[in-house]
Amino acid sequence: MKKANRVKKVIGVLLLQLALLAGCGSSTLSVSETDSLEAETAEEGQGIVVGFSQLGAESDWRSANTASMLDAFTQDKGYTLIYKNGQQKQSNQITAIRTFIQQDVDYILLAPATESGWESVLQEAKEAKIPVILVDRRVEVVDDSLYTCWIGSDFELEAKKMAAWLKAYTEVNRIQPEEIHVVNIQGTIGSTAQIGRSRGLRNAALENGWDLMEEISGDFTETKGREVMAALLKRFDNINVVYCENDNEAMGAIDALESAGKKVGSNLAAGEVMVVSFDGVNEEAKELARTGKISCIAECNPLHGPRVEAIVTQLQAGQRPDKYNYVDEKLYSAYLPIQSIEVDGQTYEIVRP
Ligand code: GZL
Repeated sequence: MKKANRVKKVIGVLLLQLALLAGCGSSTLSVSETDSLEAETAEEGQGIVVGFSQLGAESDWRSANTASMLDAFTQDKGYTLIYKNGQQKQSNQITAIRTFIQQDVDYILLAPATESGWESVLQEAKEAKIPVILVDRRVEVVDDSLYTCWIGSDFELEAKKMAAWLKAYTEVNRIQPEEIHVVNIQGTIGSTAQIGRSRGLRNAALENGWDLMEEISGDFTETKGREVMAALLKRFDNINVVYCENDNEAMGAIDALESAGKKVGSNLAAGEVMVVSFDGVNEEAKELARTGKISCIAECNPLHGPRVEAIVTQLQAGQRPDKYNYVDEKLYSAYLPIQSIEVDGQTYEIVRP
């Protein structure tokens, strides 16, 4: 952003925040308050101007990711952060990116809702010479020079770990593969997390001979997870494993299962229905894992803020960060008979939640 524009903008920010502080009496904004501010203003600040397009606020994982990013790009670290919540709509994110380009920000951070449809707006950012850093999910573009780098999880590895845990469970309990009747409550269709987690389960079901009965999107939300689980129980009477692509869906699914009179747990031989999930962010889900209602959670680490800030620091210093930056993640389970699992020659110890 040109210096003069920036000075004008910061003055605008200060006036707006003074008005707000007079109203709300607090000196720091929570993520939700920042949401309401996001349309008009930037976090008050100097120095490096960062435009952050977040996809939405659909889950506890997303809220933790947003908070981590806002905490990383603060005024006292020399940033002006412009945060825009896409409300789950790619069109809103594209509008946000175009606004950042008009504002001539120094960097664009994009957490894309789904993988397709980004070519033209990322081309506009490239022509404006504004580096784009992808956070969490990926974009499907022919020309990968349209973004500087990406940081996030290996979602298919998360699924492979979960499948390895489920396979170990069947072996410990001498359950025949064909006795596993699993449904997948998927995440947002077309998102990198959903693509990787669904592919990992499909491949494992094929390799192990499990009965993968249905895949339906729960959109990473608790409400949809509950609805989808209730609908699946109306269609099938032999579901014994529910694979949820995030914890919010798992919480909704458990609610629906118990409302239908099912016992949720890890004792399939006794007729219990096993629920497994991804994320490991919210306390309620971790408590469910401690009590065994969620048999296994594959961690998906949302705290990308410090890593993204380190990448911006590298770029400011003229250094070239790695194109793809993966975060390390664990498996959580209170099921004691399984201490560790192996995926592609790598051993992963199970962490007790
Ligand atoms: C994964 C992220 C997913 C989480 C969900 O990195 O994209 O989106 O697993 C979130 O909880 O909604």
